Parts: sequence; C-alpha cells; structure tokens
Amino acid sequence: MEPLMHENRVFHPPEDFVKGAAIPGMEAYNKLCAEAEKDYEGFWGRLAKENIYWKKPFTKVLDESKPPFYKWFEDGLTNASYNCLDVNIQKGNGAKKAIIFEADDGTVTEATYQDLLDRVCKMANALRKMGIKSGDRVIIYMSMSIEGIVAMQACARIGATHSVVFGGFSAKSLQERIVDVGAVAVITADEQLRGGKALPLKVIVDEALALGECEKVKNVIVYKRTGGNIPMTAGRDSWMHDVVANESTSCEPEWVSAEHPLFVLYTSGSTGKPKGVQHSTGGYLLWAILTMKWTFDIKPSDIFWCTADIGWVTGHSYITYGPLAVGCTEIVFEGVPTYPNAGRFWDMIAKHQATIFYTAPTAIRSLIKAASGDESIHPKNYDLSSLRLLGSVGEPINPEAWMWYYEHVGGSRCPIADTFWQTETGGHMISPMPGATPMIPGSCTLPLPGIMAAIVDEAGHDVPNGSGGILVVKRPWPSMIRTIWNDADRFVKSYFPEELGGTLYLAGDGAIRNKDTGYFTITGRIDDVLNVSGHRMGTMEIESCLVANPLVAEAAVVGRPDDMTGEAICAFVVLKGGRPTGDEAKKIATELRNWVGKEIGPIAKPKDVRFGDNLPKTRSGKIMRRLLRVIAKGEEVTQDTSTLENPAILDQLKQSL
Ligand code: 6R9
Repeated sequence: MEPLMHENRVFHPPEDFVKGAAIPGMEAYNKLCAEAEKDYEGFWGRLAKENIYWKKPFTKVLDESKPPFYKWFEDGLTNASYNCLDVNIQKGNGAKKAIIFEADDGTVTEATYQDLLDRVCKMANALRKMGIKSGDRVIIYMSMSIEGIVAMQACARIGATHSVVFGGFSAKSLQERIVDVGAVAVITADEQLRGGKALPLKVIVDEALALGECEKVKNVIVYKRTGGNIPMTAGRDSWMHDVVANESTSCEPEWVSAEHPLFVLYTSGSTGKPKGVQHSTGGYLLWAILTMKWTFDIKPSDIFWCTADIGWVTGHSYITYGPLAVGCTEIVFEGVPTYPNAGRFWDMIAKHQATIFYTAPTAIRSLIKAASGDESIHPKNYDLSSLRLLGSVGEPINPEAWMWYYEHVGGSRCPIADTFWQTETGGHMISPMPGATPMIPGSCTLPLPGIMAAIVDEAGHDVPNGSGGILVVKRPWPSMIRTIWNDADRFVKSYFPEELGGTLYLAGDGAIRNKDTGYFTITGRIDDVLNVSGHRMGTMEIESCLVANPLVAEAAVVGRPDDMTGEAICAFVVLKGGRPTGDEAKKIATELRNWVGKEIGPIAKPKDVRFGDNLPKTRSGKIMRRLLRVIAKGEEVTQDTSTLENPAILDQLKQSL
C-alpha cells in the first residue's frame, strides 16, 4: 500500500478531450454531484426520463418503504431490448454497424442495428413458441459471439430472466446454477474456440443436466459454432438456426415493470455457495447508459471495445446492454489476447480503428511481459492513433501497469478510467470522469455523480481521509443488486449487515481516501473472496470442493500476491492417508488441481498445493488463516502464535513442493 499512498504523479485530461466531453471539467462534475445531494430523487428521476424509453412513465422514483429492498421507477413500464434496438432504429440508425465481431481465427462478421433487431426478434419468437414466458429463467452457456448477445437480448425482449454462465465453468457449477435459478431452457453452442482450440460446451450441458434436479429444463438450443460432432437429444435439443428459420423479424416486446428481473448472475461470496445476484430492468439499464456517457464519454462516432466475456458482469453492462443502448458501434472478440500472438489486441485496435478500449489489469500485465520478451508485438509497432480513451476494470491497477498502459497504448494522450465496481453494483461506482478528473496512477479517484460512496470503521462510523476502512455506499442507487436469488436473508446479511447499522451497502472491499485529494484507493477484499486475474473466487468454495475429494480430510485456501494474476490461490491440505512427500506429493497435488478444475472450472485451480499433518488452529478449533497467508507469501511468521494449538505444524507447511 505504501508506494501507492505516495504516488504523486498527476495526469490532467487533455484540453481537446475536455472541450467535447459529456462532463467537461470538475465544475461540471461537481454540479452533477450537487444536484444529487440537493434532490436525490429529482436527480435520478430527471435522468431516467431523459435516457430511457418508457412505454408507461413511472410516477414514483424511489420506494424506500422496505429497506434494503429498494425499488426504483417501479410503476414505469419499459423493455431493455426495445431501448437497445428499436429506439436506435427509430433515430435513423438502422443501417449503422452495431457489432463488429472478430472470431478467434480473425474472421470478421458485422451486424447493423437492423440486423440485430431482426435476429433478436426471430429468437424471441422462437423462445415464445417453446412456451417460454415473462418471468421464466433461461441459462445461457455460450462463448463470445453475436449469437450470445442475441440470446440475452431475446430473453430481455420477452421478459425472460437470463442467467449467463461463463463458458469456463464445469458441468457441476453449471448444474448448480441451473437448479438454483430454476431454468426452463439452456442456450448453448456445440463448441467454443479459444486460441485455435475447440473446447466443449454442449457436452458439458448434457453432463450438467444428467447430474439431476434439472427436470424443469425442457429445451436446449444449440448454436452451431464449430460443427463439431455432438449428440442431440430428441425432443429436448434443437439447433438455433432451425428454430429461428421460419420466425418473423418482428416481435412485440413484453412491457415489464422497471423492477422486473432482467438477469441473475452468479458470483462468488464468502460461503461455499455462489450467490445469484438479481438485477432490475429500469434502474440497471439507466446506469449502463449513464456510465457509457459519463465514464466512457461515448459519442455516436465511437468504436467501443470492451474485452470482457458475457459470462461476467462487465460483459453484461458494457457489451450486451450499455453500448447498444447508446447506439454506438462495438467490437466483440471471441478469442484470447495471446493468439496468434500477444499483439492481438493492438492489431485489432488498429484494424477496427477502436476509439475506446476497456480491459483488465491482468491482461495489461501479461502483455507487458510478453512485449518485454518479444519487441515485435510491442504496441509501438501498431498504429493505435484511433484511441482516445482507455479503461481498466476487475482489480486494482498497479501504477507501473497504469503508466505502461498510459504511455504505450494510449500514447500519453488518452485518459484512463480506472473503474471500480462489482457484479452487485451493476455499473461503475468510482472512476475518473475522463474530461474532468485529474488522474493519479493506482487510484480510482472519485465516486460517480449520485453515488454516495464512503469509508467507515467496523461500527459504521465515518473515518477521516487518510485512515483506511471499509468501503460502503450510503444511499441506494438505481442499478444496485435487488436481492440474492432464492435467498433474501443472505442478501440482507451480506450487504446490509447489522454491525454497520443495517442501512449501509457493504461492498466487501477495503479502501482509503487520500488526505489532500479525497481520492479513493481500493486496498482489496476484506472477506474470504480472492481476485485471480480479475475473477472473483470464494476461498470457501474451493475449500468445500477440495474436501469433497475422497483423499482429502481438511483444506484451507488463502490468497497470496502474484505479479501476473494479482492474487494466486494457495491450498493447504491434510490428506486422510497422511502427509505425502516427494513425487507422491507432486502427483497428488496435480490430481487435486485437476479435481478443482473439473468440479468448479479451470480458473479455480490452486497455484500452490501444500500438505501438512494438520492445519494451524486455535484452541477453539479455528483455522488461523492469517498465518497461512504469511506462509503462502513465503514470509517468516512473526505474529503471535501463542493461541496456536500445534505450532510445529507451521514448519511443515512452509516447505513448498
Ligand atoms: C466489475 C467487476 C468485483 C471486485 C471488487 C474489487 C475488484 C473491480 C476494481 C477492483 C480495484 C478496480 N475490483 N474493479 N478493485 N480497482 N478498478 O470486476 O465485478 O467480478 O464482481 O468483482 O473486483 O475487489 O469488489 P466482480
């Protein structure tokens, strides 16, 4: 933390950027913040009227009668897909490119707003024909494709709530989500392509459904991506191209309440079970639109590229909904940043003339490393002059990576929006406004207008700038999580804990504000959630997976800092058959890694696996994770170990494989 607190390089938005910006300068930013302070409901009500098409206008902005179950614009009727597609076509943008899709192998396909509307309507009609109706849940298990976006938009069009599961999750993770959300259909692809390799999707869906409790799933719709050989179950499975073939290109949208659940997206929390984060339609869409305008300063002429996957919230807000709702042209990419070489991002920016580029620090760090080993793929060899704005998301961006991104990708000309937010927040919470906020590398700077972010102590009291604490949001905002699907209790306990007074939204991150600037710096999660390459992983989730292995008696999982992935997963394991050594230990470690890969997904595989006869525990039997964290880092244990029942165990665990 220290170097960050002393970071004093300041980068001001370039003058010509400020001139045309949506928020041109700090005065304009402060004015919006003051408007929200003065009349909170008036502020949001005005923006919701100006930015969304309402079939029936709302009469009440915010209902706070049952906190923390807040309702926004509830009696207003709207539709997310209508706002993204029809509204833009009515504005005369039917022939405008909506999506430039680049496949793994470099093939480019484009879709205009009119094409997209036609395809969404056909798909929506096909879903309706299968009996899928408003309020039903549909699982989408696909990789990056126009079809994936069409599937999400088609669900939105008929009021079905989608739940996208990242294509890297295992059959078991997929099945758990299908069961929890009570899905009636699954939309998938035969296979996905990543880095020149075909990877399975449909057979994993089959495996998931065979795990049981999935009787509600009546239809599996399969997009033919690779043409790979896959089994189809008669009466249940159908090809996407067949079901849409004879459908009409017009489809009356389902006009839903602004509070209607647009999607449920599962994310890791501090228990073993992932939480289904439920989002609304109106409030969510409003914030996707406003953040496109404010944070990304989006203009009709922009070519916007967010490199996220639709399996994560970033892909929802800044691929499927935000960019289309504001009518820009966006790039959608199927592949990986390192194939066919680590110059792929730079090559694509140049080829498609991207103006705004939004990616994750972990990708930047790996491309810095690649470019230091191979000059030919350094960004300086590509024409990146089309860029005017950069963005970062998913984890803190370290000042070194920030500087490299700023100088070598942005040509010291493009502001960087370091956007702090979460699956639960629906959109950006804290970020520089690119035409206003002076930037300091490593700080996400200031909250967006209307977002009442603050730092408090463990009792919920404000702490002065300069002292660290717990990041909270003091007032509800339109795109906030509405509940955890099927678990309202957990929603209240996780996000509005009694200890903080019950009204503050607890983000789960620690933060500190600079004494002079008031800028926020996020110091990392304060719960048992790890951030590996920008992906959230619950330590408990991995622990319960490990102990489910027949060889394992007990396991504890902690994170340790990693130069490339931000954090790395370290598992401390006690085997039923005693502590293995040498080759035997290596073999079992590999076996356990693969087990986690198979049970949860490859992103959850522990980097380190260490074995002990036991784990360090207090006399009351609590695993002392803080000691494990120290050991995982390879540091000497200097803390008090007097409460430890079995201090000798520490030496054993220190021995790495
Ligand atoms: C959008 C997204 C959320 C967690 C969040 C925090 C970390 C995200 C960050 C950041 C520092 C940033 N995080 N953006 N930390 N600076 N700009 O990533 O959602 O997958 O739910 O993760 O990611 O720890 O709490 P999600």
